[in-house]
Amino acid sequence: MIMISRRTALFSTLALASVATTGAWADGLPKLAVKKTYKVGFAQTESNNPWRLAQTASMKAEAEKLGWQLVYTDAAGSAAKQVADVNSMIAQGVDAIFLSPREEKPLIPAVMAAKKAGIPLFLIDRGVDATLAKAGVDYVTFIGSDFLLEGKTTAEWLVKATGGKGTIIELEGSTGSSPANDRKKGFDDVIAQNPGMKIVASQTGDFNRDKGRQVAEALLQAHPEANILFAHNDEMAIGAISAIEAAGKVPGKDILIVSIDGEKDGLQAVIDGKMGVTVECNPKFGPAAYAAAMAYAKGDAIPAKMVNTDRVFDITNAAASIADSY
Ligand code: GYE
Repeated sequence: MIMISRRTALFSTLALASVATTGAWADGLPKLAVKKTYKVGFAQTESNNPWRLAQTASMKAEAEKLGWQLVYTDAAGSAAKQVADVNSMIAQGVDAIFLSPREEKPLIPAVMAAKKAGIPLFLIDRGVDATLAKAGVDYVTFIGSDFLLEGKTTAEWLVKATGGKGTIIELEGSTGSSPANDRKKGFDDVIAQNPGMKIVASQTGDFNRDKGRQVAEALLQAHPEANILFAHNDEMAIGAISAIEAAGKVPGKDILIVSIDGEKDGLQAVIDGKMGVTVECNPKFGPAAYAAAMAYAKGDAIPAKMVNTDRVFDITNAAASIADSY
């Protein structure tokens, strides 16, 4: 009884994006036995920012709460190491694998290796190339944010704030990752519909604060006319704020900054007037990920995508939200 009501509560925080696809019984997806406790793997992509640390903490805390054994790996930013990490989990005989794939294509072999080994795999946070691996067929499901929507929401906030005018520098996330691909598309599509707005440069800062600072410095020099900067995550936005200040300009005044994640430093930058908006991307996957595995073990139909509902943080609500941030 307790377990059922708990699961219902967890799932109520997720908007189910599509109709149920396949269950444990169909299409050759490996099954998961109903057990009191599991040994599961979580393959993290890197640990270089507060978002990643919050995600890892959530996966570890929830495993501990459930009394599950967690095999944790950190690929340190290398897709090749992450494939090796998943192979090592397979060799250790985990019951299920939770993978945050660094990039869309290079992690396909890891997804297929788990399937071949008969171990159900759940993608959390980032996706893989949908033409090469399918939810409900090759892996169980994707749990995470709608990155297209995050990019679109950021651009729409910007259009409203500027009246559809501005010259934009874009700092992209890690090349080949699903959040970088989809945030760019969601954002750029809206900007393309506004003739008064132009993206003059778009370059990767690898979701990293210091790389974001360095790339912003170079792009600001090359495009002194830019008055808007869109960063695919808060870490790069914070790096860009340093670059803007070092160039003798005032963030939030000379250059309007918009971003995604909603980490503590991002919310503080909004409160300080240095950043206009940060669209939330929730990193706390533990409860939803393990609840999905338990539901799958029971034979419940699992949707192909389980999409987190994200909020928008600007000056109207940042101060009220910072205490819960990471
Ligand atoms: O925005 C970023 C992190 O994959 C959604 O990766 C995630 C992104 C997040 O490193 O800060």
